[in-house]
Amino acid sequence: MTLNLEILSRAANEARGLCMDAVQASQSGHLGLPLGCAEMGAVLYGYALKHNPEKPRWIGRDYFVLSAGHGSMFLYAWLHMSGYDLPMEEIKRFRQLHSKTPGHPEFGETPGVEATTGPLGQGVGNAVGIAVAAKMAASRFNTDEHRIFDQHIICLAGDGCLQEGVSAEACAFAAHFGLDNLILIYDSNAVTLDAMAKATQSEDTGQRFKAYGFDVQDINGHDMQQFLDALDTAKERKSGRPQFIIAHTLIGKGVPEVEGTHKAHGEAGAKYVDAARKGLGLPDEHYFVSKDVRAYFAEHKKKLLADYDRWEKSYNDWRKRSPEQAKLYIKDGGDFTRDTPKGRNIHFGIREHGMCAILNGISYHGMFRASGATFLVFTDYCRASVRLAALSRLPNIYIFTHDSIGVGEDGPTHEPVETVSSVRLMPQIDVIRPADPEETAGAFVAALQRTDGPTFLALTRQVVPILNEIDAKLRREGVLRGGYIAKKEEGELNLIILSCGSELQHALAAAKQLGNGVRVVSMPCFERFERESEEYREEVLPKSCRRRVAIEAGVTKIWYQYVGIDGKVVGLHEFGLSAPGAQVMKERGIDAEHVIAAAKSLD
Ligand SMILES: Cc1ncc(C[n+]2csc(CCOP(=O)(O)OP(=O)(O)O)c2C)c(N)n1
Repeated sequence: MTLNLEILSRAANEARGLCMDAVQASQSGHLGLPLGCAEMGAVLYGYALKHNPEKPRWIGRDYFVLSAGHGSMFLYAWLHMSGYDLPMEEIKRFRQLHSKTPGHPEFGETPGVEATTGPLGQGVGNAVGIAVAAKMAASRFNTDEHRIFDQHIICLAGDGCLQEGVSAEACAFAAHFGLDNLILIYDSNAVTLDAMAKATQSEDTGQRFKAYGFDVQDINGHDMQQFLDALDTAKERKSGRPQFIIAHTLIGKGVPEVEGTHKAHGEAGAKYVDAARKGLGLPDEHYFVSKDVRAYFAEHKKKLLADYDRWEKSYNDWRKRSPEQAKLYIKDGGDFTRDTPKGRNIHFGIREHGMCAILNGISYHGMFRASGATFLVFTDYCRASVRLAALSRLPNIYIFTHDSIGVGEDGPTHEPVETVSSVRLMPQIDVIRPADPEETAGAFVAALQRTDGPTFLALTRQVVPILNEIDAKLRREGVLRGGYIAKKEEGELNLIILSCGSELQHALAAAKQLGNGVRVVSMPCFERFERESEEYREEVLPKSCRRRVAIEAGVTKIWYQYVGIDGKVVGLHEFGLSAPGAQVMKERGIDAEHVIAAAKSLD
């Protein structure tokens, strides 16, 4: 295909101008990538991408993920040019309070932003996840007659993204599962942050990706025709391999004082932009987009909308002809493999971080619910992705097991102590630690019901009693409210014992021995409890009763919000031990006796 090189070159320079103006105005942000990748942006948004600026979440679009999120102005400039609902006023408010142009791209804040990126490497994992979901969708719903899902996932990543381990995990996965709908563009500009890249890397990145099982091309990222040809080759290849395009670029291109050097990475080039704008042939007027470029993009948008209309017709036709398929989203399970991409059980290997970035991608795609499982202690390996799921309000479900020192023989490396509490500290994520199978059933219902953020299930590995002394319905439904009265006091209330998970049994046992007047509150999910009405919370934890003890096999501090300064918490102040789990619990004082002693010490 031939490109209108003249107009796209002008568009590239005008996009450079927008980035310079916005970074100069906010006196912060990154010029390097937006300037270095401007020609590729022009080809993608001015020609190659299948998308609909009027319907950014159209499920049949190509997805473009900017993994190098520090270059956010790249995305904003091109979304603006393309006719998304991102007016120039928003470009002018780059990085300002409540603008649609935050410092790093945020999912849900800006139309056309596919993923929250900024922590380097995450976007690569997200793109792999989107590619998984797109493969699943295509194999489940396409018919010989109708290719409803026929799209590519295009990700732009820099040296930093590829240095981070998460991208290695995700890319090895992508190649193993034959995600040939994935095109990863490597902005190879020889600079990382405050140094030349060679100061920290000497790998042959192309060979590395070949070794994973990618097809690799090497191009000049400023040659628009070469870039388009590489994209076309990547799309047309039916090799069953994901595609890697190494695009050599000059970081900060257009600002001679900094281009090609590490000074181009951040906002340092901003002080030279007046001269640079002249050098690029831009007028004095800031935030300038010429009439010709506007007209080109308006015309291009018409074509995109016409393509979309054709897709919609085909989609409606598919719905009529395949009503069962259209209704029944997921009929059967099976494993997701390169030969059976409709399978829904994904084997991630030993790649927690990659798994969680991929889960985010599946959720960003917008069609499937994603859940992932591992040992709870390895939350630390994937926390960055879990945090982004919370920030982006993705409805992921984490099924993380082996939740305490009860793990036992594997020892302290495998025994979470601070992990559950640390996730509770994270905003917008529900942490549920159920006590027995009935509460666990309730926890799964809670996780499925929640669609405005992730749910983290902290599940016990060791054998726990089934707590039939609490009504089964109460156990299930109590979880949905986060906390509930598991055992009501007899007579006047004089002590509340709070607990959750595998320690609820000890709270109940202690209450029996402590006699009348003792209430046991099961608190499997603090966040759900906090969303309950004040009346309900007061009913469960009346302020009038300040004699309170909590027990959990974990660090104690977070429980003081419920027991208060007068209360006591039986928990852990040190790591676990390697020994049979029951002995570790005893040794660390997690039992009914310690609850009783704590209660007596309140007198
Ligand atoms: C996980 C993570 N670590 C550190 C940073 C801070 N940071 C932002 S950009 C950057 C340099 C990245 O280098 P490169 O990808 O080559 O970007 P370029 O210099 O080409 O803009 C760093 C370290 C980050 N955003 N994420």
